Amino acid sequence: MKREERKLLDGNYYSVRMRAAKNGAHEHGGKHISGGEVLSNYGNLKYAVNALLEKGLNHSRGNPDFMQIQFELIDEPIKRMKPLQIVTNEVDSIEEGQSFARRLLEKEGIQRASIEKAYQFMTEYSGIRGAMLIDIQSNERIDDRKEKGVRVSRMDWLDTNFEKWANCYMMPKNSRVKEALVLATKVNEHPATVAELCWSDDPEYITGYVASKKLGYQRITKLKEYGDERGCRIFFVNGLTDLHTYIHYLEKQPVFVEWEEENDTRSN
Ligand code: WAQ
Ligand code: MG
Repeated sequence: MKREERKLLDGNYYSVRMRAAKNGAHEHGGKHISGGEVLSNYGNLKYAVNALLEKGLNHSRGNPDFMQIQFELIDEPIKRMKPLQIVTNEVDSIEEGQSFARRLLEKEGIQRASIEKAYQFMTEYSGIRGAMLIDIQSNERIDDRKEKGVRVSRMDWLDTNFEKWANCYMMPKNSRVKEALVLATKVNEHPATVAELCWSDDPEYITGYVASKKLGYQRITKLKEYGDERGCRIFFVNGLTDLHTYIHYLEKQPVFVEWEEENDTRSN
């Protein structure tokens, strides 16, 4: 079938991506402001592009002077996944939040030395726009993306299904929680991912999370100070046979998160 014909059919999805920076493009040393990745069918492309445009234009990290938005047809089947179980842990202070995050990581068998190393890398690369990959055997950062990091892409969650989920779990229907849970679900689905540690680089958002297959998506309500623009996204990996294949999965495997009410085994 020709592309022209195919794009008219429902079921063809496009990966739409945005990145915005200030004081020049990322590759010219600009400050990362915002990024975003969604899936859209042909008919909704203008809304998808517009939503990403708005995300980048109105950002607490500043007004960008560089933005790139692109879309491309996805030529392979989209994998469906159930969202990780969500748990919210209320904490009173950053110290409590941070030590709780470390405890969760240790529960996953990650050694203290690995965690310390992660915090070191984090201060070294605080303006990064992607994630850092840390091997829990060698305690080394294993991706070769330096100040860029690895950006997970080609994933989404259809709004109607997400809203049903949000109602059930009494979660705010904002795209931040949706995007983070989508990313965490995709990343932690891979057998080589042991756990993920994340908090936002947006100065006004201080809730973050630790996620893993066993623990689910563990939100922690205070992981940094208001006003702090240093974010964090670290994937702890183990037993990785092929780094290239793993990064390809993160960047290229199309994924839809889909929640099924009937089969949900939630216990809280
Ligand atoms: N792939 C890899 N890394 C990413 C991606 C991506 N698609 N998107 C963001 N990052 C990295 C990047 O280094 C950012 O600086 C950092 O993560 C934080 O990104 O209440 O909003 O989009 O349950 O600012 C989590 C809690 C919010 C949500 C996380 O992250 C909740 C958040 P942000
Ligand atoms: Mg951000």
